[in-house]
Amino acid sequence: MAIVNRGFVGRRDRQADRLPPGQYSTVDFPVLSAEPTPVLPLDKWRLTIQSAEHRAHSLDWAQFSGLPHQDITTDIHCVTRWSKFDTRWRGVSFDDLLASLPFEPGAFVMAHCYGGYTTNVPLADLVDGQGWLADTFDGEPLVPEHGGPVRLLVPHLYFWKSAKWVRRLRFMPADTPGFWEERGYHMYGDPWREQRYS
Ligand SMILES: Nc1nc2c(c(=O)[nH]1)N[C@H]1C(S)=C(S)[C@@H](COP(=O)(O)O)O[C@H]1N2
Ligand SMILES: [Mo]
Repeated sequence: MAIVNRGFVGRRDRQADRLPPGQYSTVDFPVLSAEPTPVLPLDKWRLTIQSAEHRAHSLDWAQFSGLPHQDITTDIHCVTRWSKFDTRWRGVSFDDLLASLPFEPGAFVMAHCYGGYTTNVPLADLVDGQGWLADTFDGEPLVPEHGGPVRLLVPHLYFWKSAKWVRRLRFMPADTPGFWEERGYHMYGDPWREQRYS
């Protein structure tokens, strides 16, 4: 894994600006999973997007790979207090994903994962270049431990919102708690406001 040399002069100040309250910066990439890592062969992989009216739109791997992809460099922040600066991803933005949909999205999204994990995110936090479905990390296909083949990437919220092994995105008219949110994590999870637990 490449480590970006940020230079020494001014490094501490820049990092302090970028570190949300109560976080420390790390260079390694911890793995945090509530469930065993699923085995997902690409020829079996599907992503289904489900409207609030229960219409469904499914993509196989070739269709997903055919959507426009963007490079993203971003800081990520886990509620267990590690932050990692300048992580490099590639993936499909929600803006491009929504443009390909045959129905209107709903106001909230529940991400459902292979393995059963779920997490809720407002649609407003996924559009306008704020959310992606990432399939590449550091120039390599996203490894299973970190959510490959495809995970959610919503870097401005605590990283539990960035669901690994995404299988289904379900639009909902109202905000509904996911796996950790039902267990006391904050419904929204803004690291800058330290919205860890509710
Ligand atoms: N499917 C699934 N996605 C998940 C999790 C999980 O347990 N299962 N954990 C979340 C949490 S709490 C964090 S901090 C990040 C960890 O991602 P990483 O293992 O790639 O560091 O994934 C999030 N996405
Ligand atoms: Mo986390």
